Amino acid sequence: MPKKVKPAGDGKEEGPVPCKQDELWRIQEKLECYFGSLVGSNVYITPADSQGLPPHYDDVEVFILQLEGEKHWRLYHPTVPLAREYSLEAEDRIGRPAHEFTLKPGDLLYFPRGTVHQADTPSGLAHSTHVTISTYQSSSWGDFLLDTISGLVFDTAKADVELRAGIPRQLLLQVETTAVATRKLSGFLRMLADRLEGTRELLSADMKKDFAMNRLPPYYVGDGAELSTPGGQLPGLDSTVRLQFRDHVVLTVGPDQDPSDETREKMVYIYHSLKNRRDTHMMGNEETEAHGLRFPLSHIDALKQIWNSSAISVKDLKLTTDEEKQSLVTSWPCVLTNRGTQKKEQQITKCPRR
Ligand SMILES: O=C(O)CCC(=O)C(=O)O
Repeated sequence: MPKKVKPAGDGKEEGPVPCKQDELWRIQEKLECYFGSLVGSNVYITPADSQGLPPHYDDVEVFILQLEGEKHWRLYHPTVPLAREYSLEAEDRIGRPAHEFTLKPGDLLYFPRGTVHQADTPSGLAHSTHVTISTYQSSSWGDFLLDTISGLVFDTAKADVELRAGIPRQLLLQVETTAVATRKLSGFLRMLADRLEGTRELLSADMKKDFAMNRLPPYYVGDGAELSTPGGQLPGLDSTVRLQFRDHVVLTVGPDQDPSDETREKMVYIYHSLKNRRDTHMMGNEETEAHGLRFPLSHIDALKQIWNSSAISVKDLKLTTDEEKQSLVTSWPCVLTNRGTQKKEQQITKCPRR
């Protein structure tokens, strides 16, 4: 997972900032729900009569909120449409600005990924402070295809012996891809495309999980008791349940990640962000934990029922036995709300917070 970090300039800027500001937490969390993609923020403070960064473009969609002072902006047509990387751009390559204006406190500016831009604080004014909110890094169709294809190949190879056949001897030692290999691979890609047309369960290798792991927890005021206080009554067979914080729960299918499962059976994974930490937002490393649950594929219909309905009776879940139904609804108390039996009042089952 790449770090969502914009390079620091010559010391005139600050950033990125862990999401410590309540107001930024509130805005970014809502935007993460809206876009379904991580949303980061950087603060830039630039003295009068100076410029932080030279002309450049970013690999993110950019929202600029001017907080203090004024900032003079020049935007240029992209040299790389929908750029996938941050890059400086030489003055002699960018031409004349397509837009030029000055932002004042309260102004909001949006420009798309790849827009070449530079900004300076005019002389004779106080310093400028703006916050840059950015999103949609590594969220292109190409990224999604890469994320999907490994699961698709893995899955198809289980059913198709041709994909399990060995590659020609010494293929890896060749300097150029042979015509035979190219023909074979393009044939497989066509076959995978046909198979994909009939698939409804898209396998996601990492994108869904990374998003759930690295995003902000739901915004709350106070101690977040509604997310975390243990207690409440677990749902039973006569209960009605509903997903709370649906925007913070992702459901995905993937090969079993349990190393003891050598056959790597497909499993359903539910990941949620209720216990994520706001102070390490998008600064995750290998130790960042995913909070989630793993269910056998036979549970997928019941999980989709819960996902798709505003409330569902446990008895109506599409599972074979009552034990399975009961065990399903009691295994994820953080995200499943027990709405009680018809006579009981709504109760919320809560889970401990770290
Ligand atoms: O203030 C600057 O020098 C540039 C800021 C910038 O590139 C941004 O906010 O995206």
